[in-house]
Amino acid sequence: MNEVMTNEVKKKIVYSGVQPSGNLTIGNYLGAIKNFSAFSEDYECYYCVVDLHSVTVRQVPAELRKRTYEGLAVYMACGLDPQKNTLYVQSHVHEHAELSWLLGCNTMFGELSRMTQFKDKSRKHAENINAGLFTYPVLMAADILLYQTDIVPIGSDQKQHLELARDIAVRFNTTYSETFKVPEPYMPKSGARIMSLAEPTQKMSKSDPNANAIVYILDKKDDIIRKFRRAVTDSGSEIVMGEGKDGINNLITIYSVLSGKTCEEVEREFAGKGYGDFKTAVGELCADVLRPVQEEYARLIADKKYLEEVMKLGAERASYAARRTLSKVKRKMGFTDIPR
Ligand code: ATP
Ligand code: LTN
Repeated sequence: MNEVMTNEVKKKIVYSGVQPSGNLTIGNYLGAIKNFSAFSEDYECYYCVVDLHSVTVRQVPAELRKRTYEGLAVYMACGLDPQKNTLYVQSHVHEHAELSWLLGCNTMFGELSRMTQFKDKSRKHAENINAGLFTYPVLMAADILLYQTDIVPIGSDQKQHLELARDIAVRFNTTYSETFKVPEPYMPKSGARIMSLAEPTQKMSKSDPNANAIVYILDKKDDIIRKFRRAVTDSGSEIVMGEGKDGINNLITIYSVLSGKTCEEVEREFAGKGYGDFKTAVGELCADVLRPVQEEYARLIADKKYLEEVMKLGAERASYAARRTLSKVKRKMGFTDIPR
């Protein structure tokens, strides 16, 4: 039956993922998770806790297990309804790993060698430059392509990986005939790259060992304010954006995204005020915005049974969609079915 006959218009697909590699930061929140719920009504959304990705860096098993539950609870606390969105854990859907192998055989060594995240992480984890760290973007492409995704909301650090996923899709479609939808990135106009509070030329990253560089979504109000008050800024005093003023640019951006005001409006609001007042104001606003998320999180994380129901439902829904694409891919590549 075609779409007109069933009177059912197929919704476009949105897909994204966050690693349970540490406590989630306001970078993860403002750059990615906060934007996820806006798609829930009009799109079919899949949001994944990408645990397979996180083991590219050594994890403590008990912590990984705990953070996987926490990741799911944070998704819901940020407004994602598990009935309207498919919320699931990557390792529960084995098709991700299987498609990743198949796509890896259609991805070039040279392409992976150019990935800046691989270069950065190899520098940071020089003692553990494993093969998974190198092929990480292939698994990410598998995540996205399995669901015939149209749109991928991400922070700007993931743009290069998304471009590679598109290249892999196009190459596969050209070699084996039309199989995958070619996805588009969605990056917020503001907040796509929140910087470290200690080193504002660097991205705020949840695996940064310096806790003062990072504001966590679940940080207490006092800690949030203290971290913003200690944020590194230049020697100037005016609250205006400008070249070389990475610290103040970052704070203005954060205030702007949290308040929904433009950066110019923020500059006007704080005209005549100093850095100290502004830092306190950013901290207070951030704590206020995060309070309802934290309250909802506390309720959810105490209910393990409910989180497990969500995990189960999500895995079932995701597996159903993933199975369809994987069997199509295997057929096209020439794999045989088990004879019946
Ligand atoms: P890690 O430090 O373990 O590499 P991460 O903090 O970079 O982790 P991911 O789980 O890899 O976080 O990213 C989840 C999502 O959050 C991605 O879409 C990513 O682009 C986005 N994101 C991460 N950090 C920032 C940031 N500082 N600013 C904006 N978006 C971000
Ligand atoms: N690589 C991403 C996390 C990620 C992802 C995805 C994001 C894994 N699979 C699929 C979007 C779509 C990161 O943020 N480091």
